[in-house]
Amino acid sequence: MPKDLEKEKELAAKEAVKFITNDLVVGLGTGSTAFYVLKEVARLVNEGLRIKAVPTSNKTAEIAGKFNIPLLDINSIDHIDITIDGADEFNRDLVLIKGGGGALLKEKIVASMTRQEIIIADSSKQVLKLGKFPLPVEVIPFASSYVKRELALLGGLGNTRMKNDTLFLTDQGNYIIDIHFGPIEDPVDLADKLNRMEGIVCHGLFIGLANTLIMGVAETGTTITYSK
Ligand code: A5P
Repeated sequence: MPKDLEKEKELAAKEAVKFITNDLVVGLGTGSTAFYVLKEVARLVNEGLRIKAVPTSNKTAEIAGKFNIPLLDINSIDHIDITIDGADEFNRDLVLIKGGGGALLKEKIVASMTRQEIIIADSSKQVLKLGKFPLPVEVIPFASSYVKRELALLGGLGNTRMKNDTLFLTDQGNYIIDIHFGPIEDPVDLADKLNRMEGIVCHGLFIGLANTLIMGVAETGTTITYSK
C-alpha cells in the first residue's frame, strides 16, 4: 500500500508547531508541508497564541494574511526565534535540497537569521545521498545562459523552470534553473563552487542551517526527530 504522505506532512507539522510559544518571532516556510503549519498556527492564534511571523515567500504571506497570522517586516528585527519549513530532500547530516517551490532565497535568508530551524518532511524526502531531486539555482535573467554553461562544466545539466508555458519567475523576478548533478558526493564542495559563480543569487543546498528535522511516519501515526 502506498504511504500516506499527506498524513506524514501533517504529523510532522503538528509536532513542530508544539515548539512555538508566546512572544516568539516565527519564520513561516513555503510549500505543501509548511501549509499544515500555517493552518495549525492560525488555529492557535485564533485561540490566543501571541506571536509575530515572518513569511518566506509572497505566497506564504498571502496565506498568513488570510489566516489572520500577524506578520512582521524582516527588516525590523535582528533575529527569528524559530522557523518551520519544508524540504525537497534531506540526509542524516540535515543537509537539505530546497527550492522546489521557488522560494529558496527568502527561505535561506530567514533560516540564516533563525535560532532554531525546524524542517518538516514526509518520509519520501529522506535520502542517503542528495541529488535525486534536481537542485534549484536562482539566477538573474541576464546571467542565465552563462550560468547554465558554467554548471554544465561542473557536470550539472539544467533546464530553466517553466510554469504554464512561460518562464517561472521568483518573488525577486529571477529565473530558476533546476540542475541534475546525479548523486551529490560532496555537498559542501558543490555549494562552495556555486557560491562563487557570478549570476547565481542563491542555490538550494542548505548546509548547517537546520537544527532539527521532524519526519512523519504514517504507519504508526508518529514522528521521528533528528537533531544537530
Ligand atoms: C519552497 O521553495 C521549497 O523550499 C519547499 O520548502 C520545498 O519545496 C518543500 O515543498 P513541499 O512541502 O511542497 O514538498
